[in-house]
Amino acid sequence: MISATGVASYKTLVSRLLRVFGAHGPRRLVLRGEVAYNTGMAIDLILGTAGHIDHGKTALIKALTGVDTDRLPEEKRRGITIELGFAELELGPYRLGIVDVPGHERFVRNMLAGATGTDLALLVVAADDSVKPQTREHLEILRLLKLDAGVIALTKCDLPDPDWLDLVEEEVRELVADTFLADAPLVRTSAVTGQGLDELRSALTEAAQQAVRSTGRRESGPFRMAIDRSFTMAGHGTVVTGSVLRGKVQVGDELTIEPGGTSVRVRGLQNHGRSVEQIHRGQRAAINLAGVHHEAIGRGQELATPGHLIPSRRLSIRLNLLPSAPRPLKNRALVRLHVGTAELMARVVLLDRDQLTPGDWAAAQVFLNQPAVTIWGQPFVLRSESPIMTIGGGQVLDPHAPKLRRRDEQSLKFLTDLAADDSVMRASAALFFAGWDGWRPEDLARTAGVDDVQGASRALADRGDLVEFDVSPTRTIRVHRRVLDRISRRVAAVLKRMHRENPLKTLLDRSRLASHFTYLRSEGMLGVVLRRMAEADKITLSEREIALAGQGPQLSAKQRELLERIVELHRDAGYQPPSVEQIQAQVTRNSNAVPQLIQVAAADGRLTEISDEFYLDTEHERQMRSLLADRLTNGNGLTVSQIREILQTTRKYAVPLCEYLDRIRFTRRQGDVRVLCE
Ligand SMILES: Nc1nc2c(ncn2[C@@H]2O[C@H](COP(=O)(O)OP(=O)(O)OP(=O)(O)O)[C@@H](O)[C@H]2O)c(=O)[nH]1
Ligand SMILES: [Mg+2]
Repeated sequence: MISATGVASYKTLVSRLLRVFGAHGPRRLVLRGEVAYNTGMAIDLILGTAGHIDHGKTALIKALTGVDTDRLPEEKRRGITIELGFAELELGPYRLGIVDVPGHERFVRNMLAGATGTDLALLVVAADDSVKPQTREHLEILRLLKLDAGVIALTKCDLPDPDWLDLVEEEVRELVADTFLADAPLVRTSAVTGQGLDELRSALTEAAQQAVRSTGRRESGPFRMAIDRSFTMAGHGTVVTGSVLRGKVQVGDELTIEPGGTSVRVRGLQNHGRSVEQIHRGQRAAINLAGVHHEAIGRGQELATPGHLIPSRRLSIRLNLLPSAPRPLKNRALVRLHVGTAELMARVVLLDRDQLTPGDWAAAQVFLNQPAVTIWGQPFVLRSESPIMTIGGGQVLDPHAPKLRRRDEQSLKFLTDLAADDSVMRASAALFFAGWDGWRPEDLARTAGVDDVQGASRALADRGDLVEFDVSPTRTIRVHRRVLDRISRRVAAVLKRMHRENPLKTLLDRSRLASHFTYLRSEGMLGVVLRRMAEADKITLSEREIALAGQGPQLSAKQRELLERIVELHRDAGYQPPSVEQIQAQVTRNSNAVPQLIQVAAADGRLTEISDEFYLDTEHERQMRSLLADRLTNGNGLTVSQIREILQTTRKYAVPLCEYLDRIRFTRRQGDVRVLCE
C-alpha cells in the first residue's frame, strides 16, 4: 500500500500524485487531456498483461506507452514487478487502461487481483526462455476468469537466432491451443529495438474490437468496482483504485463498500491522473471517498451502488479442477478462493461426489472464512496451499446460498438449472434457492444473470412456479411453489411425529406445530402452507387444532377393548349417561385413559358431547331430537320438566340436555319453555 500522508513540498506532492495515479509527466497530462477531449467517444477497455517473471511485460508496456509501471523502490532495486502497475494506451477508437502484473510465482495473488475486470489479455513469452510455469498458470487464470480476447507477444526477439524463434513460437501455439488465444495473433517484438510494436498495436486494436463484441459495453446498470488499492493522499483523504467492472460513477454519488456496508460519498475522481467528473466501465478509477478511513477498507472489498451487492460466506458454485491439478480434490478440502480482488480461505463441499478428479466439473458449495460479494456467473479461481498453485476455478451459481444437503436431488437439479442458457429456467432456480427469504423480482439480475427481470417474473408466475401471497396488508411474500411443497412435507413429517407422540388424540394443538416452524420467521407463511394443505385434503384444520389426514388415534388392543366398553356403557345408560368417574370406577385397568378414549369415540362420531360432564351415545342423541321434534311441532313449547318426563331422565341430565339443544340451535328458549328453531 502506498501512503502519501504528511505535508510535502510542491515537487514531492506532484511526484506523489503521479505515482499514486500511475500517471505521466505534466506535459503528457495536458496532451492526454486534449486527446481525451477530442475523442470524447473513446471506447474504454482494460488490458491486462500476463506471463512468466522477467519475460519483458513491463519493458513492453514502457515501449508501447512510455510509462514505467514499476514504481516502487523495491521493484527498482530487484528489477521485478511486485505490485500492479498502470498505464494507458490509445488505439484509434479504443482507449486501453493497462494493468501490468508481476510474473513472480510468489505474487500470483497480485496478478489475480489485477486480472479482475480485464477485458483483453497481452500474454508475454520471452523468445529466449519460451513457455515457463507462470506462462501456463497465468494463461489458466485468464481462461478461468472467462477472458475471450487477447494477443500474444513474443518478447526479446533481438536475442535468439531466428530458427530458435520458430521453435518457441510452435511451443506457444501448442500451449494456447484449445484456449481463447488459440487464434490470437502472435507478434514478435523487442523492447530494445522497437521491433513489432506497430504490428502489436494493430493486433491489440483488433482484439479490443473483439472484446467489445463479446463483453458489450455494460455501462448501464449498477456501478461496481473491485478495490485493488486503498491509501490516503494529503489534502484529499481516502483514495481507492480499481478497474470499473460495470456501470458509471459521478462526483457526488453515494456508494456502499461491501463487505461491510459502509456508506461513502464520491468526493473526486481520477482516470490515469486526469481529474474527471465521471468514470465508467472499462476504465481505471482512482476514487476519492468521504466518510471512511483508508485503513478501514482495502483490496478485496468492492465499491458499488447501494443495495447492488450482498455479502455472503456461502456460495453455490460450478467447479472445474484443472487437468494439471496434482491430485483429486477431496470433499471438504481447504483451498484459497480468489474472486474479484478478494482472496479468501474456503472449504469446498462437493455436493454429488466424494472427490473431484482433475479435469472434471462438479456442483459444490464453498464456505468462506469471511464474507464475499459476488453475482451469478462471476468467475473465480482456486489455488491450493501446498503446493502453492492454481488448481481450478469456475462460476458462482448462487451468490447468497442456503446451506444445501449433499446428494439432495432437488438441489442438484436446480443448481443445474442455474447454469442453463434459458433465463427463465435460471430465474426459477434462483427463486427456489431464495427460499422464504423475501424474494424480489429485481434480485434476478444479481442471482440469475437475468436482464429482463419483469418479463422473467411474469413467465415464472405463468408457469405456476412463482406463488405470491399477502402476509399482512403491507407485505407480500413471493416463493417458489417447490419451496411451499418442501415446507408442506416438513409439516406432514412433524404432524406425523406429533400424532405418534399423542396416540389417543385425534386433533393436535396448532400452536405446538407452529413452534417447529419459527425459522420461517412469518406466521403468515405457515398459514398459507396449512391452507394449501387443507385445500388438498392433506390435513384437517381449525383455528386452534390440526390433524394429518389418515392419522387417527393409534390404540392398543387393550385400549380398543376399553373404548368398546365405554361406548357400551353409554348405550346402556340411555339418557342418564355415566360420568368419567363412574366409568373409571367400573373399569379397573387403564382407567386414566378414559377421558382420552371418550374423546376418540366422540371424534369417531360414536359419542356426542353434551357438556363438560357427559356424553350421549350418538344414536340416543338422534332419537332424542326426533322424540322432541314430534312433541314440539304443534308450536306449544315444552318445559324442562316435560322434556325430563319425555326422556325419562332426571333433572340432573335434563337441564344440560336442554342447554345442549339450545346450543346446537335445535330449540330455543321462550320464557319458561323451549320451542323448535325454524
Ligand atoms: N534484450 C532485451 N531485453 C529485454 C527486452 N524486454 C525486457 N528485457 C529485459 O528483461 C528484463 C526483465 O524485463 P521486465 O520488463 O522487467 O520483465 P517483466 O516480465 O515485467 O518481469 P516481472 O514483472 O517481474 O514478472 C529486464 O532486464 C529488461 O531490460 C527485450 O525486448 N530485449
Ligand atoms: Mg514487470
